[in-house]
Amino acid sequence: MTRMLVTGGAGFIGSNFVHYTVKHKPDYDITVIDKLTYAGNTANLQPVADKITFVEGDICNAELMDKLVAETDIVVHFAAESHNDNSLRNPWPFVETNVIGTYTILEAIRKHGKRLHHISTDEVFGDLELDDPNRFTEDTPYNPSSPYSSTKASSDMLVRAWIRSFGIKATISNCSNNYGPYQHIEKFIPRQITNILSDIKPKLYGTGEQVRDWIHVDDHNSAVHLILEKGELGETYIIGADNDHVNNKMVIELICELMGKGKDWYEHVNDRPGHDMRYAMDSSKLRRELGWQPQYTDNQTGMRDGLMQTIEWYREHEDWWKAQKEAVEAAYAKQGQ
Ligand code: NAD
Ligand code: TDX
Repeated sequence: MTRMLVTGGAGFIGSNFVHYTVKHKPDYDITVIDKLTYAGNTANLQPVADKITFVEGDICNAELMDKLVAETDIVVHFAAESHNDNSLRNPWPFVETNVIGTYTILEAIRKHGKRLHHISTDEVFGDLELDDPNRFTEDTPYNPSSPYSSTKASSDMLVRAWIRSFGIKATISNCSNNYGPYQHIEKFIPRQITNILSDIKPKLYGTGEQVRDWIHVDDHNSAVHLILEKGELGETYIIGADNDHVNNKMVIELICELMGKGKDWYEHVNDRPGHDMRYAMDSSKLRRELGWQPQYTDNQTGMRDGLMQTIEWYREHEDWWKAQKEAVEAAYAKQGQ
């Protein structure tokens, strides 16, 4: 058995990663470390609770991280403050967890000589104009826009420096926008699905012409496993499913349609300050060198099947999200969103 420490494993992508690993990669002995912030939920791990070890704790706690890293073979580092809108309200938790937390893990990795895979995002590259034919590659210079993306960029830079200066065994992946089960309802897609399920109109920021390169969370996680198995140490891999032609308006209209509402049963609300226009990922290195392929690639938006599955999940798991709905919407309403 290979021992694997998953940070942030009670959050959206981390918990899906743990489910995926238990199902498809039974040779891993998994420990999850998670602080259980507002975004972490032990219910996300309930279906696999008897197959993993769960530790409630903070990745900024150097003593705890030293102990946990010493006891594992691989660390897969998902833990982060992850929501742009929250980073505009209060940036400090982002600096603390994303920067200091990653530093703390890196120091433990360096001391114990263990393998690290660092999970990052397309947002570190900034944004593209709508008519820019380019996509982000592993060589695109960093140009983050928000407190969230700047702290993720900082964490990537720390990992790169620890690879070069100390020779730690690490890989990095930068993935585009994920969607799927267990995503917090503050985020775009689950917010709109749970709005419709609550008889509230979906809320589109500004004109909705912004483009996100959507990928199903299972496709992200299959790529992470491939990088763990075949990735070259020291390398960065871009993960994306080629959905960079789908704008927010198209996504909201598709959700309305799939949920039996009129295509225009939504309203425009205040835009996000500093709103990134377009993300587009060139994942050809991952596909060429490691043979990765996304599974959710159907029809013109690439999202219909994945969205149907996600809508069904929220429909069937009202007990998972219902209690938070009022508070999430009240926080948005304060900002006219
Ligand atoms: P999330 O907010 O759903 O989950 C984050 C998890 O980290 C939560 O369980 C939270 O409790 C935990 N956490 C936060 N601070 C912690 C701390 N100090 N110590 C221990 N645990 C802590 O986030 P997500 O959407 O699942 O994102 C996971 C990772 O993937 C992040 O690093 C994010 O930057 C990256 N990413 C996300 C997306 C996306 O679309 N959601 C896309 C690309 C990359
Ligand atoms: O109600 C909404 N209406 C709306 O139009 C919300 C919540 C969002 N939006 C827009 C803003 C963005 O253009 O939808 C798009 C997606 O918004 P988010 O779900 O907040 O995602 P984004 O800001 O793009 O960041 C996500 O992808 C990259 C994740 O939250 C990050 O963790 C990841 O790094």
